Amino acid sequence: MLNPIFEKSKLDELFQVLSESKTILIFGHKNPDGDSIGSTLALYHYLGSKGINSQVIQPDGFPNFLKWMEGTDSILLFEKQPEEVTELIKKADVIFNLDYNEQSRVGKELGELLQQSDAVKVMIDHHQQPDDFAQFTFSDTTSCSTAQLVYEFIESNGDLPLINETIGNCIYTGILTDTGSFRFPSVTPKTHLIAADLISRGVVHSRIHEEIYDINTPERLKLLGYTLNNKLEVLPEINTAIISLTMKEMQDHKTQKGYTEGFVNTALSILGVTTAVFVKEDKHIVKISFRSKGDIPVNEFSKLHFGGGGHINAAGGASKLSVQETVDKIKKELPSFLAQLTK
Ligand SMILES: [Mn+2]
Repeated sequence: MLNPIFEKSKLDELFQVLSESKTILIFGHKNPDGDSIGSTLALYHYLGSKGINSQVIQPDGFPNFLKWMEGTDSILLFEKQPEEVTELIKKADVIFNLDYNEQSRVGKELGELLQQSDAVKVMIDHHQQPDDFAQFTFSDTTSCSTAQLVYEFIESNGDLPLINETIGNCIYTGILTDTGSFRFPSVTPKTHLIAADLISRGVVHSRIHEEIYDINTPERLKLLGYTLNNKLEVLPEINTAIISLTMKEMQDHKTQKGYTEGFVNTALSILGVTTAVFVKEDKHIVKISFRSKGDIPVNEFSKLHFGGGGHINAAGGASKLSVQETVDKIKKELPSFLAQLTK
């Protein structure tokens, strides 16, 4: 079933514009994740297979576990090559905006450059409340990932036969990482049909899972072990688990960037736990990650007490208190917040 957001007449119009364009840029969002890198590269390879040259630009660097994807070498980073990127934006004919729906999501400075550009803008995205800045807006807020939308873009254009292992790897990676390995409610039968089709076109899913997830170092696992052994508090009366780490504890464990990524999900995986919190000391501030299941709006709790926000089941916040004081504040405020939800 074709996704109705990709109307054939719109696609024909867009490809007419592309055929008359010299400089075509494809942007992803700040702090690029698997969907940002996967969807932009998939589109880049697809356009390339149709004889259309383009350039992928990301605001800043992306995690090492995404570097195996074909085409990552050719990505320009605004933080590393600001002049080159600025020049390209000035002469751009078409700018694709993938996996974000307001231009500020690429960062302040780069966002202003995009705003000033009179290139034809195209948005392909799945986030809520899209801004109205693009001549071509392809937004589906029910979709699990932008990578799935890129597949459907190709499908609607009648080009599925052009999907090879290279394009398939990028799409599969975007879907995999944005769905927590096909587990979030946003996954539909269509998502699995797409995964099946990608595998039939050469994607080796087991290798991608290894590349993305089997990236632990002994040091990271030891830090996780320490955290769970010494810093995990389970509050069964409110189905909540809290973990925390101070700067000193992280230094003692030779913690590197990204080591604590996913720790909060481990806390959420405890049987019976529906809210998980990770409190972590950063340079001048204490950062808090919230995760929840079902309709517990952790973004609202974070907004109320920690000036944060995010999604209903995944939110962030910050605190000027110490780590212990922050944990105490959460333990004090969370019970009444959760209690009023059921009323
Ligand atoms: Mn996404």
